[in-house]
Amino acid sequence: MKIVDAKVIITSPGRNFVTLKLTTDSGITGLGDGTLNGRELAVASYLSEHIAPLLIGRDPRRIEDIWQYLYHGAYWRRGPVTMSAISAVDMALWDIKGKSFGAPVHELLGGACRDGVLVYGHANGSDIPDTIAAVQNYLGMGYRAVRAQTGVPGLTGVYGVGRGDLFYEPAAKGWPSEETWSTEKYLNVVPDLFNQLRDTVGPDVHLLHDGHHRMTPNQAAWLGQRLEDARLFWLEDVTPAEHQESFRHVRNHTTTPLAVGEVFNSVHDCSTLISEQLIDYIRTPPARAGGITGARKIAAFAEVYGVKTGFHGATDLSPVAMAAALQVDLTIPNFGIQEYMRHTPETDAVFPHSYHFADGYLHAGTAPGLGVDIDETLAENFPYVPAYLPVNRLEDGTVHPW
Ligand code: EZ4
Ligand code: CO
Repeated sequence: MKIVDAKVIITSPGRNFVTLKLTTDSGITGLGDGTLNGRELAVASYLSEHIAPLLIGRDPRRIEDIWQYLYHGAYWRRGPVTMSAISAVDMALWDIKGKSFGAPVHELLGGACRDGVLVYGHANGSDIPDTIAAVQNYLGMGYRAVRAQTGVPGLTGVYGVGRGDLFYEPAAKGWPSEETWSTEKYLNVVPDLFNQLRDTVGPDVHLLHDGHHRMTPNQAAWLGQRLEDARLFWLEDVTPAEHQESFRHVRNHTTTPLAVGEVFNSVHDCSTLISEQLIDYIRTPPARAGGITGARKIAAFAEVYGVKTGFHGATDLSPVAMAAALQVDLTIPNFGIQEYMRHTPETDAVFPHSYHFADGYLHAGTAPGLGVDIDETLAENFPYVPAYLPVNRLEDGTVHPW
């Protein structure tokens, strides 16, 4: 089998997605997601200018070899643009392999270790009562795990809040907007949110929260302690993710479970976090880690140290990335949870897929390969629209992680 075409499809059915479509001489095609929020065209160009010509004529069955060729062949290692591009190629190759055997990818990865993939949804509200109502709405839909983010008195435009319920999308059209942030004001409200939430929903619901890289290690330790009685499933991204050492301090001061890694793109970004057991969940998904191949390497490393996975699954990852994540989620022993933000109906129409939600779980379905298609004609109706995540400044104007 040979790859005869490599096409990059950019479409924006509500938000931008970069999709790689590989075609083989046998007629089998494969899809991979190369979307990197706010840097979509950089990955598209990396794929079309630097990778596509190298794939033509190559045997798509040699997935590990192609992964190594693209990773080491660039000389420049890692980085989100490179690794998102490699991720797209790797997913498309697994899709082709699955289709060529007439099997869903998880069957080729050793078969399912579980009956369904536990997912969490995103509830948000402008204040605590609104947020509690939003969580209850998710529970009404059958979710067993819900992330809660609330507005902060004195701040407008807080991460995680206020751009729709099921389809929350933080990137906005046009150049980046700016938001004002105060970690002190944020810390005034979050413990109350979770103490009230736990009282309202009872002991059995999994509650999660995302700090989005904004706290110092001391602030994170303080918050983790205040949340212990609410028994969170996890507290995510407490400190800037590039500082692995910060987690030693946080870990030593709280029993609240910790998750990090949606912005990582390699096992080298989390080697200390995992080998010192400083976190409970690693979030780096196939779309960032170099596809199914890369994500499985991180998961296997984490398994050795008792760290579980909790892959990023925001709407800036396309249904192709979600399908790839589910194939891995099903097959690794140390699966923890999968983030699941619902895509818009427009996105679902462009990317018809076999996975589906029921009773708090996602089910991958039995379609061969990844089980996702792209309607290229429909995709053409949604041209690329520049859109960016906001930039944060503290109240005195200092730039701060968003
Ligand atoms: O803000 O994916 O846990 N989920 C998140 C996401 C991120 C977006 C950034 O593009 O933190 O909502
Ligand atoms: Co996050």
